[in-house]
Amino acid sequence: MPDKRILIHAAFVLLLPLIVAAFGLSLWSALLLVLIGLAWRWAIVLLGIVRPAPTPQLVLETISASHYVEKVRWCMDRLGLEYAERPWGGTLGAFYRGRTVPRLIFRTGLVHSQIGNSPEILRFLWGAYSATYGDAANFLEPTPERLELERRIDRYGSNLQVWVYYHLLGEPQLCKHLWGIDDPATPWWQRKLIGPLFPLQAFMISKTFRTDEQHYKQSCHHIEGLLEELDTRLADGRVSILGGDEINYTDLAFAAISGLWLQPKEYGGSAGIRVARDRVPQAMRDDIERWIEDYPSATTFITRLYAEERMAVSNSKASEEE
Ligand SMILES: N[C@@H](CCC(=O)N[C@@H](CS)C(=O)NCC(=O)O)C(=O)O
Repeated sequence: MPDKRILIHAAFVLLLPLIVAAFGLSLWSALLLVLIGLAWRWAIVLLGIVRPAPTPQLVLETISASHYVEKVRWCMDRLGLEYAERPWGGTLGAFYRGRTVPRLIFRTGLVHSQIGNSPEILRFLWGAYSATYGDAANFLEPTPERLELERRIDRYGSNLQVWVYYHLLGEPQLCKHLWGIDDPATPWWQRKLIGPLFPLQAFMISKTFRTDEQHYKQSCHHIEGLLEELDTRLADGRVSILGGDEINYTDLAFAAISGLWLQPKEYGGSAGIRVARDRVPQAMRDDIERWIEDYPSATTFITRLYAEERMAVSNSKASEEE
């Protein structure tokens, strides 16, 4: 939960013009209210120093079904980090707060810092934990080859966003389910908003991702290009896409991002939302089944990584205090 003291203060600031208008206050009274608002905000800052809110050290802001979230969540679980997950209703953060998920919030003493964008979060984890976690953090080491592959996997992730919304915007129930309307972990007031806001959100999504036939076909072309290439590489049964005996974060990223369409039963670890294949529209199922058939080595790799790795890794989430 974002700091309640700041939220209440922000509500007061927003209500100020209404208070002034409703009570017909003079200029001096309005000025006094402004000074009260400033003093109140200062008191919140001082209180934060004297008695900081008891927040967890690491918080991962998420939307439950997101494949980019799953990429980071899996790496954090594999590293064995204790963190709290803060799920938001899908699309609300993007269109009303101007931020994407995953977003990592971490506390160092009194300072709270935030990082968005999955690649930057993984670079932070490497920087923060490689020295102390030793070999356990090796899978996060960024090399030029891994960075390049990650960039391409992330682009495949955004092609998949076009694909998913092309198929699902016409399925409001399923879309709202994926945005967390039925998930008790999503804050109650956001679950109440998801339904009424759906038409507006769907409109903004369709414009943002250009979910028309042409862009869908173009996105499928890019998706299939990457699947084809990685399927060829993985056909020799290798452990890691880039070769070698150990998996690294690019393998997890490929599996996590692909988890959006393949939906292995371990998707999300012990968090997140999955949708069974028989619940999705026929045209979407046709794409999924075609990809499974055309890219068997990639499919086996993703399924095996999920089965062998995803639930085995420590998953120690702290509960977030109010
Ligand atoms: N490049 C970003 C992409 C993140 C992204 O597109 N996240 C989506 C979820 S998959 C999002 O934030 N959607 C907005 C929302 O649901 O609030 C990353 O790697 O983290």
